[in-house]
Amino acid sequence: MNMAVSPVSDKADQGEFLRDVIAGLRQPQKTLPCKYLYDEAGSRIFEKICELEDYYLTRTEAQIFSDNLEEIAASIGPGAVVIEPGAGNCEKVEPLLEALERPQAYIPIDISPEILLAARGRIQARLPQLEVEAHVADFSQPGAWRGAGCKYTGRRVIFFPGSTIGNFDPGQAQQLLEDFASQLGQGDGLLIGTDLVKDAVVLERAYNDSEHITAEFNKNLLVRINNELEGNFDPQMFAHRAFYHPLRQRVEMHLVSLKAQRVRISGEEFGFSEGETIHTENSHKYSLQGFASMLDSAGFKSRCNWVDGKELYALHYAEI
Ligand code: AVJ
Repeated sequence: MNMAVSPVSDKADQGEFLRDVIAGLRQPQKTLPCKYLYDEAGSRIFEKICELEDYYLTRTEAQIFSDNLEEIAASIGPGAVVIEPGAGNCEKVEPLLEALERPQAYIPIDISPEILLAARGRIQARLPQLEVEAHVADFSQPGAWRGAGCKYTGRRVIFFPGSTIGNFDPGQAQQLLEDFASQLGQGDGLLIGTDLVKDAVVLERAYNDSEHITAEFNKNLLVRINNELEGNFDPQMFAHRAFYHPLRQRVEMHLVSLKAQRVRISGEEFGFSEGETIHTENSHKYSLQGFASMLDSAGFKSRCNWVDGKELYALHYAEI
């Protein structure tokens, strides 16, 4: 097996983090980019969320996969080159790679080289025939992984599970799909998971879990700012709030200031009134039709979709 990790420096990242935090907190509706929720601690807390009874997304997607694995593999066909932007620990792809007929290569892309390297041993042990070419890159930057896996000849299939697309605003999501399309050729595919629009009660329970793990996940962003950007947030003085916004078809996650307070970050001071919020994440929900039309505008042809029995979650396969 061959594995090329093209390292990128993360020295510049600290500067970018500070700039994004300052710019976000200067806005009338204070906002922090959700990508900063996923540092090492945040990713660990997110893994705990995925195991919660209330958080149905991960479990349901895995169920849809195991219930339809043969059909999914048949739709993709033999000799595929599977590309996974934001692969993380590369665990979701394993059943797919095992079910596919003679997959040619697996190309995980992630910002964390440590996570990619850790995943290598596991995939190597399970699928010794498969070529693995890992890339360290931020997939949300257009063209960041252009040319990845270009030496392989098989049908390229971008694998984008987990409702990650839901983190992007519809305009950005559309752009991301267009960016995916631009890196594919005739007959190549996209296998993507989206959370379905549904009853607000079910959605709000998933993002306000009874064990308060989502609250910990949200507040970890303040802890991270304290640690990395010389901040002095008191995380106890902020409350986690998540609610479904039916018109925008998204769950919004906020941190609510529990009192009037001032916070310093790397020397700059920010004032919060009581009840003022920092908007930390959006999780967009799609109807089957809504997402199909988005795929369509990005230049994809919808081929198949699979939904669980409770119609909570959908997996789409589309081709160029
Ligand atoms: C990783 C974006 C799919 O939106 O459901 C879970 C993130 N935030 N609980 C989601 C998340 C709070 C999750 N995604």
